[in-house]
Amino acid sequence: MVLLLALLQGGEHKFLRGSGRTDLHGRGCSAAIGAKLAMPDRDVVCTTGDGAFQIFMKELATAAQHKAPVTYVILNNFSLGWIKFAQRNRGNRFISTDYKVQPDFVQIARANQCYGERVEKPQDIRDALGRALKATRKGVPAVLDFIVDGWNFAPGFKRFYERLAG
Ligand SMILES: Cc1ncc(C[n+]2csc(CCOP(=O)(O)OP(=O)(O)O)c2C)c(N)n1
Ligand SMILES: [Mg+2]
Repeated sequence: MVLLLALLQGGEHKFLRGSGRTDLHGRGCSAAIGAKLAMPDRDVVCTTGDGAFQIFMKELATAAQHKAPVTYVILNNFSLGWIKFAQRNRGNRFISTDYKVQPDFVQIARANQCYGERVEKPQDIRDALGRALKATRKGVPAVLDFIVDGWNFAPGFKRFYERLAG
């Protein structure tokens, strides 16, 4: 997630907010509601980890109730990946970093009157994003649960991690 913020760049009609370091995880999910309320005519897409989203997900009702139709893209590796990576570097002792039981985020979305969809294949990403944006343009917040491989790191991740974590 932090790496995504480092790699993506804003364009003329888009902008990206992030601390550039590790942050209070889940914060971006709430901030996205504020961004949408401030700029209702713009599409607001928030990418988040599954751990961060579990802290935040109670605010889906806030987004629905206050007509803040944000799209949430969960990068779901069924773990606290950043912490797990640190544990790997310290002798492969994994403690409390894997979710063997995790809420079904699609059902959580629907239970909060939001659109929800799970995406398991890269070729489905584009259409799923299209359906999510369509829902948000009708005033309905959307949640896309992207299933990702927790050990398939993006290029440059290790360098980035070492710069932040030392
Ligand atoms: C409120 C809070 N608690 C703990 C942390 C420490 N922390 C940094 S990254 C992380 C794991 C994040 O997991 P997830 O959101 O699933 O993202 P992933 O690293 O798996 O991509 C934690 C617990 C934090 N940044 N904020
Ligand atoms: Mg995760």
